[in-house]
Amino acid sequence: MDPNIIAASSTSNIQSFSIQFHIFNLLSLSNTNPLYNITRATNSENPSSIKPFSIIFPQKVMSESNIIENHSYPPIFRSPFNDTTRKLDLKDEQGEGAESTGTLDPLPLPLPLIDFQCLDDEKLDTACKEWGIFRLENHGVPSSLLRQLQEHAKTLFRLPFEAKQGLAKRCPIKYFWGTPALTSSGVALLRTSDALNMDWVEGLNVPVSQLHQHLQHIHHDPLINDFRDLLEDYRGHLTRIASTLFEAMINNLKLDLQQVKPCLDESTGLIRVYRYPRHTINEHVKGLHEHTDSSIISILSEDQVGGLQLLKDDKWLKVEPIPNTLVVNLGDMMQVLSDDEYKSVKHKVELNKNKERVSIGYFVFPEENTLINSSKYKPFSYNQFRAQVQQDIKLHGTKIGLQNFKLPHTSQTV
Ligand SMILES: O=C(O)CCC(=O)C(=O)O
Repeated sequence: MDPNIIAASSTSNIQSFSIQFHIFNLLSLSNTNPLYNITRATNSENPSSIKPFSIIFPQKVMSESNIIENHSYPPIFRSPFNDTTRKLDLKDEQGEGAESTGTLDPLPLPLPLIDFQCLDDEKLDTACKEWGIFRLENHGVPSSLLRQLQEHAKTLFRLPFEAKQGLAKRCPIKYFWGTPALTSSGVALLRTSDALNMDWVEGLNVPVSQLHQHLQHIHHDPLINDFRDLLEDYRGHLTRIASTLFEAMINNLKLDLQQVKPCLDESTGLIRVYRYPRHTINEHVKGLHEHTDSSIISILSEDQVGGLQLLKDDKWLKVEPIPNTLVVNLGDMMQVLSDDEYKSVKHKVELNKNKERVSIGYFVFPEENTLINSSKYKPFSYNQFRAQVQQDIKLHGTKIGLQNFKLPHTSQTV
């Protein structure tokens, strides 16, 4: 048996210790902080009095803080599995050359920088045409709010895995892992159960319209309540930023704002809070695989770890985190609206070997039933597009996206 796998049954030849805690404490989000319960239980002087759950880890790989962190991950992401020894196994399975087949570490890249306070239409237009992504400064979101969101997100993610799964029944903040592809009711469309091919990400999915509706409903966990208040505050800034940028883009594209207004429907807004585990079992494992967003506009805030990469001129480029800036990218719906003048940029997330990473994305879409007209695509509504994406993921394990809607005479993608 691989000694790095959870719940080793023999302790004779490895230094080990037993963590015992009451599973029901872990599952409870109600009056106590489950994080405290784990710490208390692992420090208990008489652990044998606390039953019935017992896990044994090799001591060499698991410090106490690792254990707390470890229990917060979905089982498949946990450290004993996510270990360098596994890398050697993979090398054996795939042959000596396996490690060298990955892409070279790309160079950091200065994204186009857009000053939100003094919006330069021409600069914005060029960034949308040539990049489909840009960095936003002077956006008006207080740095204290960005910091608090990060801190709260980290605390929430450190809750035990089972407690996060339990969130679904209690509030509009829903937990997912292994894929960011969710149905509209928040169910994950996990395209594989193979650890190597899934997305190594956990997330909290927050439809902003529900956040608003549920604001009056007091959740009994202060951690959730505080986080929801912060998200509500952040939502106000995100909708302000998205609508200003959208208007400037529509103006640049010389489209009729009144006509295309339903293409940015605030009530469709989604906030996704992500955590990517540190380390990887090998370089082929991704935080998020290459994809485009289905949105009109996506807005990202992130901690200082980094991992986002984008595809430009067939090269993967690294986006370096810069404090107090936001990263804005265009999604598929904006590409259609612009008749392919603007780009829905391909991007992915690489894992960091030493640090976990937290990022917060905001995605806004067209009103669900509004037809989007373009000279390059068949008219379709966002509802139809989303249904097609979900069907493709179920059937083919991947999003095909805009190709499905392209008119035959314009089959060349941008
Ligand atoms: O976490 C990130 O940096 C990017 C997230 C992302 O690509 C997405 O949600 O589409």
